[in-house]
Amino acid sequence: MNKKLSETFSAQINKEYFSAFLYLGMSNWFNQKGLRGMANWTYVQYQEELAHAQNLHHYMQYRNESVTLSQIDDPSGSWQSPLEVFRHVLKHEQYVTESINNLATVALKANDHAAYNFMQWYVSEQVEEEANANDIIDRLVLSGDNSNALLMIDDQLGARTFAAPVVPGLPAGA
Ligand code: OFO
Repeated sequence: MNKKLSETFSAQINKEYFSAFLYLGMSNWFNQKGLRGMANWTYVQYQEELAHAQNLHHYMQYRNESVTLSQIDDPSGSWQSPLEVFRHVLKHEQYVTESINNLATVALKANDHAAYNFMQWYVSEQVEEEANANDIIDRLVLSGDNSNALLMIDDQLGARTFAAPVVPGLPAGA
């Protein structure tokens, strides 16, 4: 793997861990507001981000590449409402989409088709991540100031469960 590609993978691993921390912070915020369903949804998102980071890391190990681990930024946010949190989710995922696309482009430019293929799962995953955030934002906007509607959305988000993602291109059991 060329140096630039390897460094871009390492940077992406750091971003995925940052994403995990950001969602953990959001989960804590929702929990403090008594919105347990949203706390659950963001906690499941935290678990997903950890899996994203771990799978990138497994991939680098599979390719016998070293990973540079660096400090994770402080993810604390000061949100005023659930809508503001989910708008932050969308903005953050759009940023991650750009970063994932960039990693795939670096792989392609390096003529590393294996890495490019591996990244395609992440490319598709970002479509889902942005769609999920958009969907929740739409429902929160529709609910307006109606606390019954808010609690209904909270209930729905409480049903989300974590399923470890299966990413093609990794050895079995990774
Ligand atoms: Fe939220 O996305 Fe990871 O990759």
